[in-house]
Amino acid sequence: MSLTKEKMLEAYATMKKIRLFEEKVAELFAEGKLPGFVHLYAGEEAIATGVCAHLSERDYITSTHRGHGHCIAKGVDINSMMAEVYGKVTGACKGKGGSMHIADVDKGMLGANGIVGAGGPLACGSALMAKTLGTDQVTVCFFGDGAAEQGTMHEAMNLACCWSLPVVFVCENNGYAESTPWGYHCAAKNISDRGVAYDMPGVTVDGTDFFAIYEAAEEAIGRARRGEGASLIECRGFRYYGHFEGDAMLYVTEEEKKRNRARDPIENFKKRAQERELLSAKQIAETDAKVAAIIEEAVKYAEESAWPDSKEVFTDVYVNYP
Ligand SMILES: Cc1ncc(C[n+]2csc(CCOP(=O)(O)OP(=O)(O)O)c2C)c(N)n1
Ligand SMILES: [Mg+2]
Repeated sequence: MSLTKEKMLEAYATMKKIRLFEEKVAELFAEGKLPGFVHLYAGEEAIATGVCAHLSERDYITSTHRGHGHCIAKGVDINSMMAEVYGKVTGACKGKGGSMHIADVDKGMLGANGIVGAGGPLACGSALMAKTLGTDQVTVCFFGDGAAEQGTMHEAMNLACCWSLPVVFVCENNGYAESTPWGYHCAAKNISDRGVAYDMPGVTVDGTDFFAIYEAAEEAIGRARRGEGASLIECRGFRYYGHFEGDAMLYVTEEEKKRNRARDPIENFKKRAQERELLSAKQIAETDAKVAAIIEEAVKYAEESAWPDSKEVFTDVYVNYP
């Protein structure tokens, strides 16, 4: 494994940024400050962080409606993310996308996406571009357990394997599609077993274990970069918040919530990193303070930013009317 102490610290900071960003967004949403829906990623931090640790700005990711964690792990500016969630003109998409459509193509973040299962075909597109141009850029496609049952995902996996495209499919199996439990909507025992159908490697890992995810992603991304084709990684975890903010989560028992809390990805990362003397308590405390300041600054930036001018309503959109 290629984990250095620097990478560990970076990974910790990224996971913490995701957690605090989401906690702040939940708070702001409850105060009625944010227009539109938000779907929070807290609990799944180890997945985006463990995977994106192997990517550079030149690589691409496609995302989901639950995209804040993917954006942060791929290096999208936190101020521009917060401003986008507020709908302000300084947002990553000038305030027109909101939480569910944050994109930053310069950072290789091809967009959060309100259409479940839409990231698969997009990932094939950017991977085909890289293959055609002969670059070593890799595309990672994040998708949920619900999205795994969409035809688009099966078509994308088949296409990626037929054309040996540099794609890594990362299924974030958080156990639910909205309120439908995974066991109810999926006939397979493991989503990763579907790799067999397309002749690509598939593995299931603990979606709360940064180290397991980092290792599986290192192998799959290396394979894609060497031109050896696509892979599938299924990460089993949970989300702390409801499907969207406002969802009372009545379909998850208190017992299950308690079990989840005991598997907290950030707490487990801290414990293991300290046991192996790869991170000190001092580094952790310093990082926590730094990250908290970054999030506070992002809120200030968003609140002080202007709303988009009404004249902008027809710019950067596909349809000009009239
Ligand atoms: C094509 C499509 N069908 C249905 C929906 C409504 N919808 C939004 S999120 C969601 C569940 C997605 O579950 P999953 O893929 O497991 O992602 P998670 O929310 O658990 O991260 C559904 C059905 C949609 N947005 N797009
Ligand atoms: Mg899900």
